[in-house]
Amino acid sequence: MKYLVEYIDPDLLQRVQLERLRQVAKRLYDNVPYYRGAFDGIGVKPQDIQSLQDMEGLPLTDKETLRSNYPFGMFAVPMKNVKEIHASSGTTGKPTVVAYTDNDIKVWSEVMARSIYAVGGTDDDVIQNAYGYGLFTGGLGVHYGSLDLGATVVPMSSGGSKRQLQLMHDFQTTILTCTPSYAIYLAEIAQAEGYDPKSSSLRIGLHGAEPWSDAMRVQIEDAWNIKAYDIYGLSEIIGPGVAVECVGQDGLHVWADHFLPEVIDPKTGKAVSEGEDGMLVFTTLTKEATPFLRYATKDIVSMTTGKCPHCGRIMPRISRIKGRTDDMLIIRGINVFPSQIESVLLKIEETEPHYLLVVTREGALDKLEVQVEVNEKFFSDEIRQLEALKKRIKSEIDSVLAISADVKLVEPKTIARSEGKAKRVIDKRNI
Ligand code: DLL
Repeated sequence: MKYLVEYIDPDLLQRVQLERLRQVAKRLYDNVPYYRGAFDGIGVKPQDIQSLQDMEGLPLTDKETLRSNYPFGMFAVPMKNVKEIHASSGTTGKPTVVAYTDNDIKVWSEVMARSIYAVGGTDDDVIQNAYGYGLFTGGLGVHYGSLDLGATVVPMSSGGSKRQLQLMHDFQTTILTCTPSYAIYLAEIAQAEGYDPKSSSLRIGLHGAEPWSDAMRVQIEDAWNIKAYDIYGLSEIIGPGVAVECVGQDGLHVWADHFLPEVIDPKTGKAVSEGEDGMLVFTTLTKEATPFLRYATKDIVSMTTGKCPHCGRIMPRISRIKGRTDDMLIIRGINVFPSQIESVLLKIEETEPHYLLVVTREGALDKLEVQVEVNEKFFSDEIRQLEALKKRIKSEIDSVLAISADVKLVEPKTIARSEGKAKRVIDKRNI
């Protein structure tokens, strides 16, 4: 029990949350014109917040709020106190900018250290950090947490796969931190180089930053002979280290003494009941440089409270991210999450977990093409067998999602690999 706060009486946690909420609301009212306007607009003052439920009346903040206050309009402290800035790549508009004070970096280091510890990491571990270093929060967040835990960190950043494997071997790495798709890709490269990933020194993988599934977990765990855990976070809230699985691999614990979670119906804005799917919303309780009230993540999860039967922590658990309210594809009126198609593909033995969904529109009709790699062994088979496989995938997708897709089997290793977040969807429709 290294981090005692994770095991305290839930009533005490709520008292801490309320106290912190009132403080952050006041700081925002006093220092960020956007929030002062938002409070005044609904005739509420921060001191009117008397319970955690009172939050529900406050408006949501989202990426658009950050973009329209670009670059520093959401900062709640003078620039002199800002020690680090991160930003999104800005491929879909102006980048979103987030900032950290000294204390924010301390909190980030601690929640990341807690995350690594929760999956079994200790100060004896050698952590090979293959999340990208730079404006992306993955690299530095994991780095700070590794230092705080007292582990040894190897700051590889993403890419350079052969070098990753060489140093993993030479340095006897025990924990690999990278996106789940990169963990699979690295295992593939290892095999191609004649090196059996099962015989590596790795014991734990800590994967996140993009959606993945339990089926992908099995693939990673089998390929490397390790335990693979899900870690969640987003730059706007702090970066990686907002939530993480414990050894039970049964939901991700949210570090709710720093990040207050809500799950709401994205249409009505009302809280959904425990265990029901909805949009995850966070309020940062301790962030100083860029605190946010009710930040709409667009990530869809369900949440459970109560003591964890696996590890005894009282921190609420969210499910794996089931999709996003905004990457949901609507194809001929049917809601499709890429992760659902992924689950179908992963159950088909003859294919590899590399796929691309291409959506087009012909006349008024949406078309979905699923490109998927066939594994080496099967690809050399007769055309007849490949045709049968195509049909089987098509009918599986149809039976699970009630959607008719064109399936295109492609040669092994032809779908572009990514060293960071994998790109799984190309939507060519202009809607
Ligand atoms: O991806 C932070 C991070 C780095 C998390 C390393 C975990 C590990 P952003 O670039 O701001 O931050 O992207 C945040 O990525 O809203 C989710 O949609 C998605 N995401 C992050 N973690 C997971 C996960 C980092 N474990 C956005 N499963 C979030 C599914 C995830 N999606």
